[in-house]
This record gives sequence, structure tokens and C-alpha cells, in this order.
Amino acid sequence: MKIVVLAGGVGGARFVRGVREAVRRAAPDAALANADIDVIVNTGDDWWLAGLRIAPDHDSLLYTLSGQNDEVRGWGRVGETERVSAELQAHGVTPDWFTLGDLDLGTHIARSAWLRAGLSPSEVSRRLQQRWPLGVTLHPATDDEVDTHVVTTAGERLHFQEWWTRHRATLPVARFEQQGVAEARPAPGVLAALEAADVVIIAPSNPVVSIGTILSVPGMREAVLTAGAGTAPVVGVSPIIAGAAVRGMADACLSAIGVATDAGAVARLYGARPAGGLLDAWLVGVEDESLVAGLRADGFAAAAVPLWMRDLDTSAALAAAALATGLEQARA
Ligand code: FO1
Repeated sequence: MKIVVLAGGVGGARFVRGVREAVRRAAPDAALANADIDVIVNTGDDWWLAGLRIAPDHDSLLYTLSGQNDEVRGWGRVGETERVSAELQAHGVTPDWFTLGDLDLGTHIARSAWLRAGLSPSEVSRRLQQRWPLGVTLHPATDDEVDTHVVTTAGERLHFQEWWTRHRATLPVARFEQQGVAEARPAPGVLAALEAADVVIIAPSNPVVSIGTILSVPGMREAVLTAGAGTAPVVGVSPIIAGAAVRGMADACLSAIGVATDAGAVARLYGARPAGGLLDAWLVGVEDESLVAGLRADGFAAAAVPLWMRDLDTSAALAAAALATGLEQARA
């Protein structure tokens, strides 16, 4: 069995760790036993800084799945030091609002060296995964640069990372732009994984700048809809519980595109497959049980389950619920 997950950074990494654990815990004769897990990772947060290619969502997954993520800060490596970063900031080649830890710099220098040697981001990702076998396969959504930029209502245009880390998403947004996305294509491994998928899961990541960016790559939406030769159900997990973003600033992004911070509104943003959208099924938190009937009426197979991923057990339980819901929708 092949499970394909579309994911962004921190929330996506925790969810994918849950999917891996749910597969590990599956009974030997269960459908999930020994399933392959392929993750399509958002690359819209990526940027060039001090001549280095930074890939936050990819590295959140890489570090979380290899047990090296700084779970307190939510990003970067555990046990990190910042000696080089202090030098970079003193030279003015990195801003004081974006810290590159010494170990993390090792990843960025290796990535940038390989890119300069002509490797694609997918090949770079594969090399990083060889050093730290994850039990899943990460695929950058595209090998083309589609850095997300924010155009503020004040007419300022800045890279997403500046809006996110310097301004904490407080600057009002007129629109998001995935720079160069019209020329982008899904990375080779992405299309192969989707073609072989038995189920596709949309992780509880930021629906606008993470999942939205992945889906904005030309050809990606069609590849998801026809996954598994058209038989793979698509199940999504809400990133919103009881009207609040679980983490990150998904609410700031949703309001910027005129979508309510509501588990039902996000489902309708993705759309139900019978209505021309993407989803066969949608999981909301038990706090949002009241939304289920309306979602079902709109063509979603909807269910309310515990959505809070506090630890490995709750993450694995949520992943198992998403997989079970998805597989119930297995398309004939
Ligand atoms: N987030 C911050 O809030 N402050 C930082 O200084 C920072 C540095 C950083 C370095 C490498 C990296 O991979 C991620 C980093 N992040 C930082 C997190 C990053 O902005 C977010 O993980 C994603 O971009 C949001 O989806």
C-alpha cells in the first residue's frame, strides 16, 4: 500500500510522524502493514539567505522524522548553537530576526553546494534522507523555485519568511504570490508517487501558504485527483479547531484570502470532489461535531475525531483515523 501525504512545516511534520507510527503499529495482516509513505513537501517557504538555500518545511520534516527537531522552538535542530549566526548577523548578511543555527547551517551549506554542483532539489533531498533514513520518502513539491511573497495592503512586497518571522504575520495582506509558479511543474518523484497512491492525505498544514502552494503548481491538482489511476481517495485533516488555528498563523493567511477561520470553510476552500473539488473526506475536531451534517450535505464524507496532536500516541491515532476514513472512501 502507498500513502501519499501533502504537508507543510511544523503541523505537517507532526502529522507525518503520526502516519509513520500508525503504519508501524498496524497489525501484520492489516491493510496498513508495511505501507510506503511518500510526502509531498511545500517549497513556497524556501528562500535564499547569505547565499544559502533555506528550505524550512522540508527541514522541519527531515529533523522531526529523524528525531533532531527542536520541539521547543518548533524548528531547527535540538541542542543547537548560534556561533556562526552571530557572525553572519554582525556582517549583516543575515537579519537579526532569522537565526541559522550552526548544525542547521551544515544542512544549508550541503544543500547549496549540491545545488551549485547541478543537483535538483529532489536529488538534494534524497541525499539528505540517505544520511538520516526517515521511514518515509520526502519529495519537494517542485524542483522549480516558487518562493511565496506577500503583497501587503500598504503596497509592500516581501518574502514570506520576512512576513512570517519578522512581522509574525501581522502585516495585513492584499495577496500572496507564489513567484514563478506558472512555469513550475511537479517534481518527478511527486507524479510517480501519486500515480501509485492508494490514498492521499492533506495534512493539517496551512491551507493557504503550504497546501495551497503545493496545489498551485500546474498539474498538481490533476495529479491528486487522478491519483492511483483515479482510485485513490483524498482525505483532508482540518488545521482549524473550534474556529482557531491549531498552530502557526493559518488564521492570518485565511483571512487574507477571505476565508473564515473555520473547519468547514477550509473544507469548502479545498472543495468536495462531487462538486468539482479535491476532497472525498474531511476530518474535523470533536469540538466541531456540529459541522459534520452540513459537510456531508455538501458532498464530503465528514467525521469528527480528536485532532490535537499532543504526542506520538495522539498523532498516530489521528493518522489512523484519517487513513481509515480515506480507505472507507476507496474509489471503485
Ligand atoms: N522561525 C522563526 O520564527 N524565527 C527564526 O529565526 C527562524 C529561523 C529558521 C531557520 C531555518 C528554518 O528551516 C526555519 C526557521 N524558522 C524560523 C521557521 C520557519 O520560518 C517556519 O518553519 C516556516 O517557514 C513556516 O512555515
